[in-house]
Amino acid sequence: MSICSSASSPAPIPRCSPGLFVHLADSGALDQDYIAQNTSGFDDALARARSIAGSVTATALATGLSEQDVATFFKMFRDTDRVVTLYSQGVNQSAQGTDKVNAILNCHLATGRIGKPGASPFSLTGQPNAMGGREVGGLANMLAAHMGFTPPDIDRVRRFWKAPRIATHEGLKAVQLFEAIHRGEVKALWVMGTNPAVSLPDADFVREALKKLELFVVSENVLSNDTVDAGPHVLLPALAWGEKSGTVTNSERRISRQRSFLPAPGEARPDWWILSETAKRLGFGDSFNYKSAAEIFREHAALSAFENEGSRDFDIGALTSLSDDAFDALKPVQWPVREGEASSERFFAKGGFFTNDGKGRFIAPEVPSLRGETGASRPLRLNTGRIRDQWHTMTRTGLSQRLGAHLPEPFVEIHPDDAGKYGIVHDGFARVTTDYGQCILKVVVSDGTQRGTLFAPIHWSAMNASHGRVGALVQSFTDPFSGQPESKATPAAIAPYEFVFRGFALSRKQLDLPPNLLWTRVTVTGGFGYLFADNADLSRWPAWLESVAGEDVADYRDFGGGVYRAASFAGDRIETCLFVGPAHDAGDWEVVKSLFVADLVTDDQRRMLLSGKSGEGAASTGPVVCACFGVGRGTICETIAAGARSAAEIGAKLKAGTNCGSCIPELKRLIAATDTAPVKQAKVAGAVG
Ligand SMILES: Nc1nc2c(c(=O)[nH]1)N[C@H]1C(S)=C(S)[C@@H](COP(=O)(O)OP(=O)(O)OC[C@H]3O[C@@H](n4cnc5c(=O)[nH]c(N)nc54)[C@H](O)[C@@H]3O)O[C@H]1N2
Ligand SMILES: Nc1nc2c(c(=O)[nH]1)N[C@H]1C(S)=C(S)[C@@H](COP(=O)(O)OP(=O)(O)OC[C@H]3O[C@@H](n4cnc5c(=O)[nH]c(N)nc54)[C@H](O)[C@@H]3O)O[C@H]1N2
Ligand SMILES: [Mo]
Repeated sequence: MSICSSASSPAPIPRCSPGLFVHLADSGALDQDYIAQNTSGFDDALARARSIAGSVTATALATGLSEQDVATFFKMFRDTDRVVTLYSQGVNQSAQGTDKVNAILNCHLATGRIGKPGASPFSLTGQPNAMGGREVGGLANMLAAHMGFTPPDIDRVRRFWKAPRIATHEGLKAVQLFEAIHRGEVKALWVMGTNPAVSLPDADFVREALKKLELFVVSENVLSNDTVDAGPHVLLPALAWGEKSGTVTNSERRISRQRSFLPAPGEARPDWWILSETAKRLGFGDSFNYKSAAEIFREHAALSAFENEGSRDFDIGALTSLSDDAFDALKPVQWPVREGEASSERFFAKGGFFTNDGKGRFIAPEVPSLRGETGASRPLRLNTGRIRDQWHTMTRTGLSQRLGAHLPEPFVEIHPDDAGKYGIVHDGFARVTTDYGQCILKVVVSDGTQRGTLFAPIHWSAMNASHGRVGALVQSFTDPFSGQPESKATPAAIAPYEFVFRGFALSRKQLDLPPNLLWTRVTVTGGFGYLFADNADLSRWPAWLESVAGEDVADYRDFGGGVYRAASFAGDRIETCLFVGPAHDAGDWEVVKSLFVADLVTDDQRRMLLSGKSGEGAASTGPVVCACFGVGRGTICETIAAGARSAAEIGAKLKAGTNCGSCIPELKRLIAATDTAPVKQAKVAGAVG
């Protein structure tokens, strides 16, 4: 594997170095037979690698790692036959993503560590059905069944589908497609199963482009998201996971049936049905007369085997004549499943690459450099990615109160040294600015983020946060081959953003908050929560509350002290409540959330609520760390203080971390933090990536 990393201070330049390849060549670790028999391009690739990173020292300099760490890593890789290199978007999402992937593949080809048990490069495709999408040709640069835009492939698919007007060249990849829409060159767009107004770089530009379309169609599961809110001419109701039937393929090429277990709601239909009906209306009824997912699968299988004879990897010809019942009962199956042959578990251990000459190609990478210049006004690099608790644009995970309990607000993570330098404080707010846009985000100070970089999660959108559309900050330079954007390294600036007031509201229904407010909407048990920060005078709140909750509101006003608290009740339950105060006294969100859930709030509790003191028996356990069992950070820290010293011990006492296990890294960090610092400062940054 090549070393891909960010350099440390003073001027961090994340780089990717092909130094390992050179080291393998110089230390006798090459598999000469494998290289000679099964590959091409070795000499050029090695010469280029040598010119970029010819030594441990050069690699250390380029990556910002210590020479000792680089040397140790090189030795470990060299001495271990069974190496799997797993990589995902840190490598792919880059204007040099294909070079980074090739730098990894070069090391595996050079050592023959490919397609063998325990030894292989392994690209982690992120979407649950990313592989399935490729099999059916779901990218702009491919035809179906892993065929490309070469004349023989085009001709073959044309004949199979009897489609004389088949596309004869690659389409535009996502970023370039929206640039073409913005220029008015593409006039019609059908968006299906993606939310580009949030997830593409320069997301405000994308939202603007959508407004220019002459025909804009969206197939969706939700009535509202940032893309739908850009105003499609047609909004089609699509079935969602659990409602539809078909197949998905995972990263080890295993096709599994996905069976529906919920009835179709309302007028919602499967995506394939919507497409077929549209084709019929356009006059292509004969070719799109599908009755079922099974029928489409049989055709898909037939195309994969059509004139294949071992020339293409994707071949599921043996499934071409599955009956409907056999399709329903299909067990997970790994491709290829060629007609009359046993399925083969591994590719490439003995060569046999699907290139013209059957050889795997070493590719010489370009000199590593990031796109977009940092400088005095944009001194940092903004890295973006995921957190454990949310999925992409939150159209589903955003509905879960459990998942929203851990990290409820959009945030930016910054290294303590940089925080000091730019006057940023933990738990405060900061404005992050790039050449493309601005966000105002909650601050997490953490040494989990490198000096010189910021990290912000991609999940929040205009649906659930006023200033958290991180996609709007991201630059749109792309890799020339894959089209992946440089979304982990946008030049950025950060500055503290002060708010006089903080607060929150809880309500049984969705609220329209007053204007000019920083807010995040969070799903909570029993309704909706809003966390906010404000600089406007407190006097605006009573009238606003009356407009949403009516006149029957109990409140506590100390405008001089900067405090306003109010609640309305329906029967014995809280209907709506509002807490506003200075940052140190804005009310305890966790405690009030627990009262909001209660079916009976006693008179005493009501008084306590508005006086700002915890209701009896409602001590806060802090934000939820273990989402499976709802265990709060406070409870975990108490258990650590009482002596628990491993995630297993915490699990034994509290169950935290014993189900899905994804909070175990955070449990370990909390333990480590108590060993070195007071628990309170162990505010957890983690859960990132
Ligand atoms: N909870 C949750 N899980 C998900 C998803 C989700 O939305 N939520 N999405 C799924 C999908 S579709 C995908 S594609 C995967 C993505 O999975 P990952 O690629 O693991 O996720 P990212 O959060 O994008 O993180 C990329 C990591 O790369 C690091 N990085 C940034 N720049 C570089 C670099 O130059 N070199 C190296 N080596 N590393 C770098 C970042 O700091 C970050 O830790 O996750 C899947 N799983
Ligand atoms: N800055 C930055 N940007 C990124 C990334 C990053 O790391 N940094 N990661 C990128 C990556 S790897 C990914 S995969 C993308 C993800 O980005 P998107 O794919 O845009 O995000 P999702 O939220 O998964 O969008 C899926 C949409 O489809 C709808 N939907 C769900 N199921 C169905 C269905 O069965 N049929 C139909 N018609 N609709 C359905 C959902 O309601 C939702 O609106 O984000 C990318 N953007
Ligand atoms: Mo992804």
